[in-house]
Amino acid sequence: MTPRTFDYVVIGGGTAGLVVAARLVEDPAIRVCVLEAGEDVTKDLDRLVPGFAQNNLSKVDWGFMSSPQVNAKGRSLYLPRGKCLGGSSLINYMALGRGHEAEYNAFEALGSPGWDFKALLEYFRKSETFAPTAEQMSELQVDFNAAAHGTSGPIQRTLPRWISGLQAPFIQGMKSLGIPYNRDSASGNNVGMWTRNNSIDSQAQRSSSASAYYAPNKSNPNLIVITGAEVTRIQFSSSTDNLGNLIASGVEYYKDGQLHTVSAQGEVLLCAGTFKTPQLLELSGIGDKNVLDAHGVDVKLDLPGVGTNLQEHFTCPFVTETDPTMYPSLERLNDPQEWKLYEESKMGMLSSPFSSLFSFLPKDKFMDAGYVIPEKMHTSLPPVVESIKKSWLSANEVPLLEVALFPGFMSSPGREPEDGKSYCTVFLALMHPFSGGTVHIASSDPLSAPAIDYRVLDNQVDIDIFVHAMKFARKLVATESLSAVLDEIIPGAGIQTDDEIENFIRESIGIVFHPIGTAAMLPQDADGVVDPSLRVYGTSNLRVIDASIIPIHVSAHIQATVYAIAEKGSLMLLGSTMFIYRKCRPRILLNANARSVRRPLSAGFVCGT
Ligand SMILES: Cc1cc2nc3c(=O)[nH]c(=O)nc-3n(C[C@H](O)[C@H](O)[C@H](O)COP(=O)(O)OP(=O)(O)OC[C@H]3O[C@@H](n4cnc5c(N)ncnc54)[C@H](O)[C@@H]3O)c2cc1C
Ligand SMILES: *[C@@H]1O[C@H](CO)[C@@H](O)[C@H](O)[C@H]1NC(C)=O
Ligand SMILES: *[C@@H]1O[C@H](CO)[C@@H](O)[C@H](O)[C@H]1NC(C)=O
Ligand SMILES: CC(=O)N[C@H]1CO[C@H](CO)[C@@H](O)[C@@H]1O
Repeated sequence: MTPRTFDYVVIGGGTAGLVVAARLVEDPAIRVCVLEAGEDVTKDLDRLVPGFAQNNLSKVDWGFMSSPQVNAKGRSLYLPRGKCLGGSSLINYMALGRGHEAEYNAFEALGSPGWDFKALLEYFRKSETFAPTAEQMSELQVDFNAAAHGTSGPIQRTLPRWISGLQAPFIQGMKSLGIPYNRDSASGNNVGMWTRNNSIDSQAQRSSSASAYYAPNKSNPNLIVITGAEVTRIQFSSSTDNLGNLIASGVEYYKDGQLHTVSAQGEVLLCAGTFKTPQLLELSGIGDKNVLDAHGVDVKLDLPGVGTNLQEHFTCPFVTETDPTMYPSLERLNDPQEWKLYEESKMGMLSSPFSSLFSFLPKDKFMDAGYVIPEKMHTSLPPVVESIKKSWLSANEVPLLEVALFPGFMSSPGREPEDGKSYCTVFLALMHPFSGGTVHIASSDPLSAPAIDYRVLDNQVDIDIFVHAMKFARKLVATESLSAVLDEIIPGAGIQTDDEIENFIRESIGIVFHPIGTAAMLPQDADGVVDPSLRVYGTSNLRVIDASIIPIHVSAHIQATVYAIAEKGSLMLLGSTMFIYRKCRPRILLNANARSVRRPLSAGFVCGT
């Protein structure tokens, strides 16, 4: 029979949740329960084979949609999120990058000592193994700084095994526009371009939190994972601690149509991701009083920051057509010949699809020197976050735009690729848009989706930057090395003036699947939800460890940052908690933090005294 009482209960066995669980049980005295709404599908070919990442997604996707976006023609944006053991790390596109050091330094500057780039670098390294062979490096003509990478961590970081023939002319084109090659994007300066690396192992299979962190620990009896368990609420003790903080005592969840509970003697760790984490806080009575009142949820803690500060990277399609005989593109992914190549030699586009060249550009690399930032910027971000983003907009250090080579047709509303044709997308994404969105409960029904509003394009600056990005893509495609091989089809020749481009952006803007910030690590009076130890303000033993704590966006695909946060979070848990009377059962936890050092967190047994 499954025990019902644990030291830690982890809500959400996703990217961060499984890191935390695996690290905690490295201490043999700790018992952990993970509650995951989805199932264990780690062995499904669709999840293992990199090129199948988009196949049969509906089986493992929460399938969220945003509310209609008024500045994007009223469209609702599709927001995929992994619903399975491993979470979004099992459905993502496996890019493994890092942002600019100024961005992580901003985490610290925003009120969280110990969260600067230097501190995080240790955890980036701890989470990964990167060991490209000399042969691979010379074949791809790449170079990297070994000191910035890990050599024995769980996530396998590798270089692509398949690269489109368009890579060389693309690099040439970028060079001619003044974009430098960066041999060391992992050490804090990610300006420039380089050959991307992926969370894919040496067998050309996806490396996820499920395969890398959970699988090796699966048989540990101190780690209980319950799948198909959809958490509905966090429970609190009737009494508070001596500082008046709420004490989380357990978690309620649905499984097989029935309500169950588990209790936590130590802490409850919320790892449900940027959309579900704020929803679960609100369902449990923690959030903006007005939001909770409107849905008849009892207010346990009025914390107005919950569900605010939603940030994302936005993208717009820029698609070209190319010669299919010279440059086959991802439209061929389901071709039996590709499968043969993959099965026999772990090569071909199934082994490492998607983009192969990344670049991240600060303002002066793609915007007119004469661009004047509008004096009045209407933005919806917390003022402290907005003011840092403004400083990045006027400086020329932090990248504002990602430009990547995507060897295929990037979906675009109302447009479809045609059979037998080959495509290349110049992938464009805004790294620091100024729209700040919200995620709130839409009802008190825990099994329904939250309301997600990105407030996309609610300010002129984001439109201006996008217009510059489109023009940069056109310049790139017009360079000597690319003009002969790429023909622009989207937006296409009919869209020329700034107004036409703006209209196209509103019609076609989408997200890069990098939502963050809805339980932000910020001071409480600046819309913060968690403190620098990731503890929810006003609680004694409830922490959030996932992408929702990121206070300000980074110019990178964010899974590596999530792994680093989870590694750091785990170590903070192990460091702040000491077990006493190890031989006694049940054990009790003492919290080593000054504010509650004198009393056990749970009403446990004190034995041996
Ligand atoms: C399609 C797609 C492509 C992406 N591509 C890339 C990429 O190439 N590179 C990159 O760096 N990043 C990429 N990302 C983003 C990256 O994968 C995520 O940012 C990251 O994995 C988020 O981690 P997380 O731990 O915050 O959340 P998740 O990994 O989503 O984990 C949350 C977990 O909680 C579970 N859960 C939620 N609610 C409940 C509940 N009520 N009860 C029980 N369990 C619950 C979920 O099922 C899930 O397992 C992509 C994302 C998507 C969706
Ligand atoms: C998964 O997707 C592939 C390709 O679209 C399809 O051939 C296969 O039947 C699907 N598998 C399942 C289980 O739906
Ligand atoms: C990935 O590999 C390249 C080599 O192309 C290297 O320069 C880069 O720093 C690596 N790391 C990241 C985070 O992209
Ligand atoms: C027993 C075992 O295999 N433990 C593994 C648990 O997972 C970690 C990664 O977090 C591995 O390092 C351990 O080896």
